[in-house]
Amino acid sequence: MTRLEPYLKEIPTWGAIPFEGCRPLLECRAAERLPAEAKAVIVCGFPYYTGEYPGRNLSRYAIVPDYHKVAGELMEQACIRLREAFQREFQWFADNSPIREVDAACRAGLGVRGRNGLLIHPVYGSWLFLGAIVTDLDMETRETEIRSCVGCGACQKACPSGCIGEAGPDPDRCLSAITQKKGELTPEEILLIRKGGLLWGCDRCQEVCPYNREPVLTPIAAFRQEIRPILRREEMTKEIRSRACGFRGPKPLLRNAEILEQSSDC
Ligand code: B12
Ligand code: SF4
Ligand code: SF4
Repeated sequence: MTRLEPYLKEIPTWGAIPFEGCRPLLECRAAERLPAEAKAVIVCGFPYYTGEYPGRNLSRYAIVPDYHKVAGELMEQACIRLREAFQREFQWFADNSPIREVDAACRAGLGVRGRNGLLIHPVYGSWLFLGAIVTDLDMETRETEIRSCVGCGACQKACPSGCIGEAGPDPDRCLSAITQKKGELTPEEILLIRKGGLLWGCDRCQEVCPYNREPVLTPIAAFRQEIRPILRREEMTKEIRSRACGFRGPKPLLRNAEILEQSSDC
């Protein structure tokens, strides 16, 4: 492991596991980029907590510059150094990834798996993004058993849609997914958006989690720049280009804004 350290200095937290244990892979087009003889996965964590912003109308992960770009840039730089040093393939993935990132991070020893389905790091809590560098280098890996959180149940009680079971959240009922949906929403979904009060995403299961009681600020400078806790209608189309809430275009955000405005009218 130590021989990789000089090339991964910019990655705040990481661990390496065998690629084989990452199966079954998630279906996605990015899987085409996997090295044909993949042997190991370097799982990377990117903390993003930047402070409290009362009155924000976006979930925390969307108030910072788009993590796909920020984490992508850090992993790309690491890959360039690693390719040069080892003359092997190194491919990075973030979110749009064949790797089930939470499972991989738990197995790489980055933290525990919360009942809310998220990776909880001992220092940064669950406020960190994940990414993976997959390589065909025959390298040292270290795998740990997946450990669970203390199971206090606070996330289940606080979840606006009541979608968290013992195995984790039901992705179809999660409010975060509902805010991202295209087109018309059902009356129940509209009520949920009003209950959550955000234009995009949901943080309730993280805010109540005891592991997040004393959040530590991100060491990543790019996340501390251009923080936008409030997204206004008139700036949406331009602003979302550099945010994680932009990949569906402005329509779902505009619809959600209308839903929230209507609730404040009544
Ligand atoms: C699709 C996806 C979503 C979907 C579905 C989430 C889900 N749990 O499946 C939606 C849009 C809902 C979502 C929301 C969020 N996401 Co997301 N998401 C992903 C993505 C791209 C794939 C996840 C996946 O499909 N995993 C495979 C499934 C099988 O594993 P699983 O999610 O652990 O599923 C378990 C449970 O959900 C449960 N389950 C599954 N189906 C059902 C059905 C029922 C009925 C029940 C009861 C349970 C249940 O059992 C499964 C096995 O244990 C990952 C990136 C990646 N490549 O991994 C990011 C990722 C997990 N998301 C992330 C984030 C930040 C979020 C949000 C916090 C964003 C926000 N603030 O709104 C929320 C949190 C919601 C939550 N509590 O999980 C981060 C998590 C970082 C961390 N610290 O763990 C990731 C890793 C992205 C990243 N690169 O950083 N996400
Ligand atoms: S993100 Fe919100 S809706 Fe989804 S599981 Fe967490 S609290 Fe529930
Ligand atoms: S709130 Fe409690 S049960 Fe939920 S993830 Fe945190 S420690 Fe686990």
